[in-house]
Amino acid sequence: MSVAVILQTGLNVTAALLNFTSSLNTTANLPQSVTNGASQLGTLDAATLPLQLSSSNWGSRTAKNTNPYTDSPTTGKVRSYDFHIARGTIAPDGYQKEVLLINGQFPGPTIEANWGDTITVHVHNNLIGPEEGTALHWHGLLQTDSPWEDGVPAVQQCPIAPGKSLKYTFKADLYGTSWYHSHYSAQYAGGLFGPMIIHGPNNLDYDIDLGPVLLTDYFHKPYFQIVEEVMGTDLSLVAPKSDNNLINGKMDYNCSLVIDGTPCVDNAGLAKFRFQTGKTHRLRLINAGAEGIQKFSIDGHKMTIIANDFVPIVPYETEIVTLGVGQRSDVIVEASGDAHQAYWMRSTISNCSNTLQPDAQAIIYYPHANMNEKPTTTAWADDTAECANDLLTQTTPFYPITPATTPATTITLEIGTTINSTGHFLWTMNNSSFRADYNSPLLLLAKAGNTSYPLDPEWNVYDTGSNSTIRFIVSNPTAAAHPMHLHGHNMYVLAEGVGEWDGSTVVDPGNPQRRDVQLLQPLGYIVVQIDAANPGVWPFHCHIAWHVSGGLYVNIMERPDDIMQQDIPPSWHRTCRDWAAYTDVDVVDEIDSGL
Ligand SMILES: *[C@@H]1O[C@H](CO)[C@@H](O)[C@H](O)[C@H]1NC(C)=O
Ligand SMILES: *[C@@H]1O[C@H](CO)[C@@H](O)[C@H](O)[C@H]1NC(C)=O
Ligand SMILES: *[C@@H]1O[C@H](CO)[C@@H](O)[C@H](O)[C@H]1NC(C)=O
Ligand SMILES: *[C@@H]1O[C@H](CO)[C@@H](O)[C@H](O)[C@H]1NC(C)=O
Ligand SMILES: *[C@@H]1O[C@H](CO)[C@@H](O)[C@H](O)[C@H]1NC(C)=O
Ligand SMILES: *[C@@H]1O[C@H](CO)[C@@H](O)[C@H](O)[C@H]1NC(C)=O
Ligand SMILES: *[C@@H]1O[C@H](CO)[C@@H](O)[C@H](O)[C@H]1NC(C)=O
Ligand SMILES: *[C@@H]1O[C@H](CO)[C@@H](O)[C@H](O)[C@H]1NC(C)=O
Ligand SMILES: *[C@@H]1O[C@H](CO)[C@@H](O)[C@H](O)[C@H]1NC(C)=O
Ligand SMILES: [Cu+2]
Repeated sequence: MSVAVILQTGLNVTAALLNFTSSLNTTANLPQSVTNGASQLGTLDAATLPLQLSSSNWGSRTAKNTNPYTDSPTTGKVRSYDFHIARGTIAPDGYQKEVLLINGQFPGPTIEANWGDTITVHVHNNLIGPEEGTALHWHGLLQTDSPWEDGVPAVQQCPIAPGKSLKYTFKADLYGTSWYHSHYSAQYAGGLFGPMIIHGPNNLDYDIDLGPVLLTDYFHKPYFQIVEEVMGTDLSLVAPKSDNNLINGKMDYNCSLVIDGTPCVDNAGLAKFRFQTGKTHRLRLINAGAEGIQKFSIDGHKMTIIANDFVPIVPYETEIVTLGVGQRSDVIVEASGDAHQAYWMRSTISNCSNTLQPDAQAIIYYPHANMNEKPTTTAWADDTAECANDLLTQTTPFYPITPATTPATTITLEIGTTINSTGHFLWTMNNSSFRADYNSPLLLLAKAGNTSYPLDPEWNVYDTGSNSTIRFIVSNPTAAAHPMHLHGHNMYVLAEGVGEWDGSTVVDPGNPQRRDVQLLQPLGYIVVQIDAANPGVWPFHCHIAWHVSGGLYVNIMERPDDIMQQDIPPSWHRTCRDWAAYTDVDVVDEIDSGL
């Protein structure tokens, strides 16, 4: 089935599904076009990745000799992408549903560049029936000197209006594994995300790059309906359970559980990978889900973690990798198994999260494995903490940096929940639930010299002025874990735990872990710190889609005087004019915080 057909109507997918169900062939899987549209991810046809792309390089820089924050290369090489965002109907796990697709693909296309390249992405918003604005965020990149490119509507840009487009241009300033996603409401939980791979120097050699391995909890209801429920007055609906768990957008589902007649096929088909006996394989694990903490493993194989988020670390071996939403780990796996066997790859949503079906499975085939049989291997026993990342003492950056012992300023924040006067459930930071104004992006106001919003306390802006180092002490008296994400920075993670921080202990003061998302445990705390040398307005929020919708979000206004010296491209102002014209006529149904 062609991409155009999938984009235009779901009818053909329905026909294919019903046809398939009636064929009574219980061993075949659904065609890839029906499960994932135009994406090849998860199939044996998915390309392995090169060590680096041709025609640009990062010179003599290594993971050991180069401070990536001060000495990243600028290659001048431009990697260009065109993204068309539209609705489509597919059945990733056999359950037919409408999703948001990029170029007809679920998951979205893989962005690839070398360290120091320039990436351009021309985003076309073709969302109709109903219309929605959109905006894409490039997770984990620093956007130094280009904060407007960070892609958060109401913060660094106006949303791209339906029928309009916007071309993002930004530098691949860090290297490793990441992803991009819509930051407009919870659109990414409806399908708007994809992998982003930046090739750079290795801290551990390997033979084969198997590419992205996306781990995503999966909800059968449309994202908009879930957000309505999460933001509603019925407290039984504010913590929705995912229906399934996918690896590279694929998994089977037990269709007997479908009671409303939605077309569904049991054996949609699992993601498949190949191992070459004796070789070492790099897997790029990405939790691109909405809520669930993932526990990733491969039966019979240990993994060596070489990077967390965009930060190479001193390699260490593990059986289970824990990833909160937004987090990534690069792992090297030696194919030391039986050349005639297939092995289960698994990702299990932790008991710290909410799901009806926690187990994602994929198959790894050795060269002489029988492709018609499922693996018979057994899972590693899991004794990892349900709600926490690995201990800070285990994760040591490969390029050491010692943060300031006394920060110039400290921001103390407490997470909470509240019921507002109309009975709606909200998340708060220091008693304030964030709510965006899509028509007044904070960065554009700051550029015009306006950094005070007495009438809009819900914008949750913390102006840190010209402070050179900022420490955040975040406490979480709630029963949920929160993967806390800061834009524009890698955070030094000085401490984390349950209870209250003792006010002084820093776990690894000489070279603490750095990353862009850190799990904050239930009834716990995190202490993180940044070097504030990146002028911009940077979101600091929980990455659980339903929590940021509920307002668990603040803005850090970093060096506003320097923002005024920056030149924001005319297309950003045009996007605001287009959005203003659109919202003059159509009322935007902003049912959540907006982000
Ligand atoms: C239904 O199945 C038949 C026989 O396998 C095939 O020829 C036909 O193209 C299928 N129709 C659709 C809509 O997939
Ligand atoms: C069922 O599907 C499998 C896999 O595609 C195929 O090998 C087999 O021939 C099919 N059987 C029938 C009866 O169509
Ligand atoms: C599928 O779900 C039905 C209904 O709950 C249940 O009876 C059946 O055992 C399930 N099948 C499998 C293979 O889990
Ligand atoms: C999670 O909870 C389920 C059900 O209570 C239990 O069977 C399972 O062992 C738990 N998993 C872990 C890792 O504790
Ligand atoms: C948040 O609230 C706490 C407790 O009232 C207070 O100590 C802290 O200063 C507040 N944080 C900010 C950034 O205002
Ligand atoms: C309470 O929150 C909901 C959801 O954000 C919002 O629609 C409603 O306007 C709020 N009520 C008041 C009185 O602000
Ligand atoms: C939030 O408001 C409550 C009630 O006014 C107050 O007791 C509490 O200290 C506030 N919390 C913070 C973190 O400011
Ligand atoms: C700053 O922007 C806000 C929001 O648009 C507006 O209400 C306020 O009047 C502006 N302040 C100044 C001094 O222009
Ligand atoms: C440092 O940040 C604090 C807020 O955390 C702010 O009140 C203060 O003015 C800032 N100092 C400078 C020099 O900008
Ligand atoms: Cu949260």
